[in-house]
Amino acid sequence: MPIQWFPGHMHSTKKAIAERLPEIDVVIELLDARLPGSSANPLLADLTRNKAALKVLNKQDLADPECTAQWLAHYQALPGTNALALDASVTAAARQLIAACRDLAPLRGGMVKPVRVLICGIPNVGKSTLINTLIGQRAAKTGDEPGITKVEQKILLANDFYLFDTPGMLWPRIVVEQSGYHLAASGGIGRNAYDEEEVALALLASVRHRFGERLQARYKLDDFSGVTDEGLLANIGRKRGGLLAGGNVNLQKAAEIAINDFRCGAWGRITLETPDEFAQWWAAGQALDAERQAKREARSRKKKPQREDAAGAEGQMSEGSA
Ligand SMILES: Nc1nc2c(ncn2[C@@H]2O[C@H](COP(=O)(O)OP(=O)(O)OP(=O)(O)O)[C@@H](O)[C@H]2O)c(=O)[nH]1
Ligand SMILES: [Mg+2]
Repeated sequence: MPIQWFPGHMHSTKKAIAERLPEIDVVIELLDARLPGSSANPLLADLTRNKAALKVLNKQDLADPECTAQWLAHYQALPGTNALALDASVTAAARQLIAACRDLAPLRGGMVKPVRVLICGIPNVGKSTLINTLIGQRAAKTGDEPGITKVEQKILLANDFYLFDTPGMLWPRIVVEQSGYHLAASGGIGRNAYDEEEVALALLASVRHRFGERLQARYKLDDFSGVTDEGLLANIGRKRGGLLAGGNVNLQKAAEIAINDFRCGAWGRITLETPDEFAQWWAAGQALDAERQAKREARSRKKKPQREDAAGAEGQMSEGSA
């Protein structure tokens, strides 16, 4: 079963976004450039379907440039969608966004009809950092863990330009297994909702084929092409995570090191998924989910007649006893 994380405040966020949308001109969805497919929220796509939309691939400084170019081309080919990549802490790049938003809302502008922009995306993707860069001061609280922003915040960028910062939101059911792992590895999922060893193994599986030489260089590993993912994590542990009493590798420690190294860019610029790969995972996840749903419905159809029999028997008894 894929990793799931949809704590209570995300229900409130969903409601707050739905209520705010009628007065919004442009929706900026921040994606994580290291996992653009997995960080795109299908729930937000549903909520914001009729709005002018800008996809921003943030943290591009941590992502593989070639993969980022592929993802940008992928989004730009979608109807009515504009996309750009940036590093939320770089002012010049962030400021391109203001011009892009004004272009998307040509009938707005001026004090009477200010441009109203909503910034949304998964937890920890950099929404508040981007807002702070845009206004040139720390107006929104930021931090390297998911769930920093708790309530919507309205920020005045100029007299005729408002931004709304929103708390990070995932979706109630993550049906693509790889997406759950990628979201957890990148820091978008609360620490208590996943197992670090499991996530590190999935992360190594995603990275080893395209960026294997980076792992080799970082941990001074021998050729590991014939080694399993578990063996690879154990090798990292042997080099870096220390040994437990008795000589066994501390896999928990090794997993934490691997995840932290990925998050801070110690493996270099890495992207975990390409548009083609993600399209395949998405189709497989949807098919599996439809199968599960069909099984659930079949089970409840089987149960239903029994309940009706029981209700009938109860009815007869009460009739008899009356
Ligand atoms: N390397 C890098 N780090 C970034 C970038 N943007 C944001 N960060 C870091 O990512 C972390 C999360 O940033 P926030 O701005 O708090 O993220 P958020 O989307 O507002 O998170 P929530 O409020 O929890 O939903 C912080 O440690 C930021 O410094 C970026 O473009 N590149
Ligand atoms: Mg925030």
